[in-house]
Amino acid sequence: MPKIVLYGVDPSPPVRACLMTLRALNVEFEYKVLNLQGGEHMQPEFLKKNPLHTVPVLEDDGKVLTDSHVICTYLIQKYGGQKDKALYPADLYERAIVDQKLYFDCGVLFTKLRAVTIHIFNATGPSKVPQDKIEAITEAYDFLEKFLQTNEYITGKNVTVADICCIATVTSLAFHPLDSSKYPKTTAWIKKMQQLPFYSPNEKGATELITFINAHLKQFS
Ligand SMILES: N[C@@H](CCC(=O)N[C@@H](CS)C(=O)NCC(=O)O)C(=O)O
Repeated sequence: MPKIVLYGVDPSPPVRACLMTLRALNVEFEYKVLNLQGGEHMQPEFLKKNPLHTVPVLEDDGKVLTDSHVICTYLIQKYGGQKDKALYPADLYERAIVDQKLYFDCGVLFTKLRAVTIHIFNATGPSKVPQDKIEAITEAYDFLEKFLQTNEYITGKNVTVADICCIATVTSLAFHPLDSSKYPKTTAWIKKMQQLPFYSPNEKGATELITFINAHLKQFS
């Protein structure tokens, strides 16, 4: 079995997506927790692995991969058993729809979260989060509710890696709570995801991040 190493921190949604994928695949790995506040991700040794200085980073037998979406799909293709392969379907069209929602996570959901956290985890110090950046999250919830109108999961009737990546980000937006009467499908999807056997690695980190963001919002209110 090749040696798999994941570099990350629990509060990071993309790291949690990788942790859930590894759990779903039942793959053994070493988890190296970085001290981001101490600048460990800015050290030359880490920058050699990822010049973007972001986590997660995966090493598989010494080969380096960055970006959670790339890491998760790679892991499924390389280590997934027959049943796990459905997480990233082989059919070209089905796969394209999964990719589309992975890009949605990266380009829409995570971008909206980052527009908030940039004011918190800022090298020049924390600052007040503009209210419009928080309100903008509503648009992401609107999109999700539309995706889930006729689908049980983000891309259809089966759970895929798109659900894994999106749930990690969506549960990190809970400082701007969803109104379950306005978003019944999204609320049901979140509950369903939370019951899946591989979900548990998301819990602690999401709670830590939300607690941290809420404390920041209170401090600057
Ligand atoms: N698209 C990337 C985003 C990774 C990312 O931005 N990670 C954040 C933590 S959530 C990070 O490492 N930030 C530290 C930095 O930018 O210096 C992914 O999915 O892996």
